[in-house]
Amino acid sequence: MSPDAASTMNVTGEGRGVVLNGTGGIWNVRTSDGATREVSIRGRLKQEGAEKLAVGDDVRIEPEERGDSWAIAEIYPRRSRLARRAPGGARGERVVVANIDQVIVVFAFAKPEPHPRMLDRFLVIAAANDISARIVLNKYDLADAPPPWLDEYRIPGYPIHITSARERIGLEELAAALHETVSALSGPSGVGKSSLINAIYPGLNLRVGAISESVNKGRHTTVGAAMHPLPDGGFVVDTPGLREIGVWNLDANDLDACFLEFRPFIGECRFGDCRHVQEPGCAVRGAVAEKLIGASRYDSYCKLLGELEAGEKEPW
Ligand SMILES: Nc1nc2c(ncn2[C@@H]2O[C@H](COP(=O)(O)OP(=O)(O)OP(=O)(O)O)[C@@H](O)[C@H]2O)c(=O)[nH]1
Ligand SMILES: [Mg+2]
Ligand SMILES: [Zn+2]
Repeated sequence: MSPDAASTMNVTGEGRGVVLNGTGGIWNVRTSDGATREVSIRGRLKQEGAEKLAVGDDVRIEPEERGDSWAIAEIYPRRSRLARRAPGGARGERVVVANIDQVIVVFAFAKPEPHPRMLDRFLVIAAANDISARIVLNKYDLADAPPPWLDEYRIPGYPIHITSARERIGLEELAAALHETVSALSGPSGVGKSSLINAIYPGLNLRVGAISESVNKGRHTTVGAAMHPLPDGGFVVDTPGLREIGVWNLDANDLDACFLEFRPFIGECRFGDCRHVQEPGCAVRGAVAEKLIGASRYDSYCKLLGELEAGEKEPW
């Protein structure tokens, strides 16, 4: 299952391992013997058009001809990937993390306020990449009750965890969900992603940020995704918070299936190419009317559909 299970070191000194993190061209790769090696990357893998290395990648490493340093010689095919649009208006995308089993989408009850529209974007991206998702609402100690919109997410396929890293609420269930899987925590900055991982695995000692109370906005504390082997099996990836998240590289026709609770109704519409907006005989809108699909989730769908359809008209 995990990239680790596939790792083998052979007698010729070549090895296989998992990329844990990297900065400035130096990457840390964990090999099957549990050791972490600092490695560089072979020139041809840096070339234009080559797949860019990402945290979580399963790689082959080789000793350099001179000295005792190692280099990444090959990136094995990815079984999954979580990508975001390349920053700074550049074309293309950047793979944030590869080879994960699930995304844990973390929001906070408060500080910062949760936004269901943004939560939906994270969930759509996970679904579009065929990665299962869990929802975590952290900082329960700051709230009296779950927000009313949370009820719309009580649907099969999205387990919900109510947690407080500070008061140690809900951590056992979250730990059980991480066990023996490869998970990435994602979500806005300051919601407590690193704090949750620290609370469950104090040995990891990740850097946690102080929220600036005046503007009530977290500044980014975690820089760059980092994968951590878990003591009881599996890996967890801490990612830097995202301020905004664009859904792209998705065919507008495929958006409906990325809302898991729409799936039973999609095939029931009168028209096979129904966009579920104003077409007659639409089973999705029927389900919204019957409250089988949440109104706010349906709103998110319409908004994203508009963005994707507009994006298809303009090259980016
Ligand atoms: N009240 C309360 N504060 C929390 C809780 N969890 C984390 N915090 C605080 O929230 C702030 C941000 O926590 P981080 O763990 O750094 O948040 P993050 O999501 O990793 O942020 P980035 O790395 O910037 O993406 C810190 O001041 C934490 O102490 C919680 O359950 N309750
Ligand atoms: Mg962090
Ligand atoms: Zn329809």
